[in-house]
Amino acid sequence: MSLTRDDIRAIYDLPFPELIRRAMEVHRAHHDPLQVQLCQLENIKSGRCPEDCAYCAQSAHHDVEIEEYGLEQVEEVHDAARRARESGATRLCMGAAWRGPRNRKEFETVLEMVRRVRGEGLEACVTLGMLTSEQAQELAEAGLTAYNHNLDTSPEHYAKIIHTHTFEDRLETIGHVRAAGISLCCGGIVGMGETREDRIGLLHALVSLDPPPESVPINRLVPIPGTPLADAEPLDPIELVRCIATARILMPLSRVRLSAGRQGMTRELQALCFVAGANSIFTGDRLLTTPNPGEGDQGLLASLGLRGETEQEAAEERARLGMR
Ligand code: SAM
Ligand code: DTB
Ligand code: SF4
Repeated sequence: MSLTRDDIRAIYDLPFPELIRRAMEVHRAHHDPLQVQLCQLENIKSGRCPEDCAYCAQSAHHDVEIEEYGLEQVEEVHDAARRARESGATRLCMGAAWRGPRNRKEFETVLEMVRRVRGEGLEACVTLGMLTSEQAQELAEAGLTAYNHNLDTSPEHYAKIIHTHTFEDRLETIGHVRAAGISLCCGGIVGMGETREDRIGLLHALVSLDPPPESVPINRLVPIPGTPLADAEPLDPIELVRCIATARILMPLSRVRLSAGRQGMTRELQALCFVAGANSIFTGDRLLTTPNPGEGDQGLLASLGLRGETEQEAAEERARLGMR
């Protein structure tokens, strides 16, 4: 679909009740509005990343105290997959603090992790930084369901946040992922001091990927002491809801994931996000380096009458979207 920024602004700026009504209609037309995908994150390699993303606890450029470790063992990840499955998740998302896979042996370990996770009946997603077309192909052959590579913010704002790679580099990796037939998980962060126009620019870039990403994580900045964005002005919560609703309207078939930042959100705000079309969350008590609600989510979902996506439903969804 070819949409201009003006088209997107016209949706984003709608009177709030009108925006929500439209998002709800689109959500119902394409999804069961009571069903939420549950994804478990696993930080398979932590810290000392050569990139300088201003929001990130894992960049070697910032002075943040986190647990640092090299690539995990296959068995550790396999155990994490079993636990994730037992807790009701249908997808394991594995993140590595890399600029991209460099070491052949480590890359082969990641391929084996992907095979093990799929072997447990879970969807497998990885985020490893920039890929070559060959690496994307190998990940596809290992059975990878999705690759996460966020555009993070508008093309104009990008260079204010990251200096060690460009927005175009991101698009190049996304092209390799698509060419290998892997489904795409691509979204961004809000609350990094960007303007509303930047948020509209990010949504425009996402919907212009053609086809848009099958999964769209919307992260609210988790401000991390020691990073350049530690003191960023908190985002008006209504802006977050507008982003989610606009993403839902623009990308009807996609999963819109209410991603990082839920720990600091009220139940009411999260409820509004689900009403506005969010239908995926990260479960568990940790994201990569920061806390996540964990057990509390069962109560939240139950109080709203929502339920986790089943394995069977995940398989049907993959078939519907032509995913692995
Ligand atoms: N190194 C890989 C990369 O950047 O593609 C993968 C890991 S990176 C942590 C994945 C995404 O997490 C980032 O693109 C960003 O959207 C999100 N993220 C990282 N730190 C965050 C924070 N403090 N608050 C919100 N989102 C964050
Ligand atoms: C995404 O968009 N959000 C996840 C996942 N993809 C890899 C990461 C969130 C990280 C939040 C900050 C932290 O825990 O370090
Ligand atoms: Fe590295 Fe990814 Fe963090 Fe950027 S967001 S510093 S690439 S781990």
